[in-house]
Amino acid sequence: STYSTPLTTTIAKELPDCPESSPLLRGPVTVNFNVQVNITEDIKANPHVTEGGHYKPSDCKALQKVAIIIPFRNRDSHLKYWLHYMHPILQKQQLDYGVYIINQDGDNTFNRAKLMNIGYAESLKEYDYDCFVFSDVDIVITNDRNLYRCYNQPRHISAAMDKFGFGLPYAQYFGGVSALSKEHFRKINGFPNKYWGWGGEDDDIYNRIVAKGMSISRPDTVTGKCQMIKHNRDEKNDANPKRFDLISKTRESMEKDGINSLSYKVVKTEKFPLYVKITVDVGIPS
Ligand code: BGN
Repeated sequence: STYSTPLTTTIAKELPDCPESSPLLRGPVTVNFNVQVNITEDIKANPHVTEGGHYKPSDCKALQKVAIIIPFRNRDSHLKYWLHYMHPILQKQQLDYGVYIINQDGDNTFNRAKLMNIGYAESLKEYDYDCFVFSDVDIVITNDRNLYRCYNQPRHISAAMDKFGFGLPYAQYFGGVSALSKEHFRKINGFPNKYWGWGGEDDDIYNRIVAKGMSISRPDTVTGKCQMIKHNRDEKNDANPKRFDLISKTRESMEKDGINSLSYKVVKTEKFPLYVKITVDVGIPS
């Protein structure tokens, strides 16, 4: 026949890229941990955050896909503040993000860096993230221009914490909140799995970064202001006596201890409106 079926094509409108600098940012954010927050109210206040703590801008294509990874155990009282203050900021930053709470099961010694490795591995099973922000549960930023995204070099986000007089305790400090791209993370073989208890794992990560010829990027000390919730040292997180020895050997140990040697078991995955909670068995100190 001479007739052919007319083609009806639905062209999905491609969103324009989000701007380099979000027009929604305002600068300083007021944070007060003495004012109670309520999770039910926060769920209502963030209607565009979807089940499991995901968000992406609806009017532009986010420049980065960011997994926010929080090592955790028994800190629900801190988590509610983190969610309350951080979700609105992250949306204003126009990020395509998801929030992963990596909960250490049981009550053996805590292993922060291993939990962060697990967060990296588990988040990638869910979505094609290209940037990973690792954050303590008790730290929030107080300037929305301090972006939870990746840069050319590994980023130290918590560059001006209140407890260190809004500066760094020492020039090499890399604790608190940091951001590494997938490429950065792979280059350093992820984080060490062998730091059980408090201290040194962040210094090991710093050593790994430097060993691979990278440097640390930071916001200025005004943009980098953060607040930490005051609390007592957790049980089963005593200072690790092995940390001095471990950080003196990063260059040798990093090739065999990291994402390439990571082993763990997922005990439970729970999706909540503002976050995913993945409970994991990290094993015991070896
Ligand atoms: C350092 C810790 C860090 C910690 C900062 C800030 C060590 C390694 C032996 C020197 N490093 O002293 O892990 O983040 O203090 O509290 O303990």
